[in-house]
Amino acid sequence: MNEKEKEEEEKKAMEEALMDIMEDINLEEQKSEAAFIKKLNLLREEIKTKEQFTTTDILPKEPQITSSQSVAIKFADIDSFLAEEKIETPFADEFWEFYYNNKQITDPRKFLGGNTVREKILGLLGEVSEYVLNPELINLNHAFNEKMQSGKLYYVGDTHGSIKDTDKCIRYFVKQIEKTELNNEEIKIIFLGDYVDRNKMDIHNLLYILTFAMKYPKYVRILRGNHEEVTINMRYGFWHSINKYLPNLYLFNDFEYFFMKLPLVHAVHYQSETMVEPRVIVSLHGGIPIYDNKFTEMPKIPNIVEGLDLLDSSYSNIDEMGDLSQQILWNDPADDLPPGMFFLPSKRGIGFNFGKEVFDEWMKQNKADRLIRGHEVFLEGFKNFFNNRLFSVFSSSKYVFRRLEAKILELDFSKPWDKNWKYLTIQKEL
Ligand SMILES: [Mn+2]
Repeated sequence: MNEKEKEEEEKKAMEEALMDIMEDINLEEQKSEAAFIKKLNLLREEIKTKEQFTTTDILPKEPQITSSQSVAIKFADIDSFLAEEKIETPFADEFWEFYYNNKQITDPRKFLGGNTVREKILGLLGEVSEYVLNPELINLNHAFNEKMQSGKLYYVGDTHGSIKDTDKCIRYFVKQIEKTELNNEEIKIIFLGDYVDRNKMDIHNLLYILTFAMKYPKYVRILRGNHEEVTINMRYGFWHSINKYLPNLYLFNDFEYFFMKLPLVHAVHYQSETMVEPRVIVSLHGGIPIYDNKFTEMPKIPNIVEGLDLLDSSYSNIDEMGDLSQQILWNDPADDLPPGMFFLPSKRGIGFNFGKEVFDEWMKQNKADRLIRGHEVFLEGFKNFFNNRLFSVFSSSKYVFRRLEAKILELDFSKPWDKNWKYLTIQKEL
């Protein structure tokens, strides 16, 4: 290594160290409740003013849902939708070149587009909204219902800006998709939310996942997590990332507005030729929603697989969402509830911990066989609950100060039902 290269190397290391220090300072700042509340109030005021949303032309606002009647189950026929549409995605193509082909996944200051970075990002959000989040494909913007006869499903849990894990997953999925297309098989890849916060690469991580979804809209589904929400983003890093790496571009509100459009639930109705009844695999970010009641009694249970207009998540702010939508984003399973308790308030401060009896009843009423969710950190990257009917997966191997064995979940319908699930360690097996 010559003198000049050495200098460059040292300069780079110095900058990196500096950025880490900056990040710690920001974390300290974030701990200050008063500062946070002040910022939050400012933002709330801002959001009340319609003019602050600068992309209303790109992302037209859907009318609010007022009905509380159950709707008939609607299946998304994505193949025929995409076949009819002439898809032109210049922005997604450029982002794909940037992240996938040129591997720009280490420097949070590097964004596609230079002077036109704002235009590029808004363009990508617009493209994803038009095709991947098309309201014709998603019931009232809340859920997908899809049929499958064979093939494989992959579930990715919280990535939280851990773009090295996301990159491994996406490269693996591209290979699987290519194989699938050769053999004429089915494949679906579902991202369970929590793309941003807690990591300086969080904006990039989100943009990379959206680009992947846009490049392969037939196969990729993206759901909303509790971190695709304004108050959490103010507090846990995304707001800081935007201010630090994309300053003075006023993109925060545009991202938050985009998050409002992400669906909450994905359901696969799997039925091979020999099966009499379909098996339903539901996925969502946090947990099953219930109607609040005494903790010592079985709560009333909503059918969200068929009655999707019970949900109303079309808000940037969690406080404005309906209870059921909030719970989908925040609830957790618990296999250690005290005897006699059906569910309890969560120590997270929002949502509930639900036990096996509530879960079993919920699955019965929703005619579901399995639930796949993310939201919780486990050192092994996963935990199965309730006789292997609830699968919890976590897909970020670097999470705050922890290192863990991040996983993805694979369901392979060519195998017997009880043995068709398998977790893959992202950094070892992909
Ligand atoms: Mn979460």
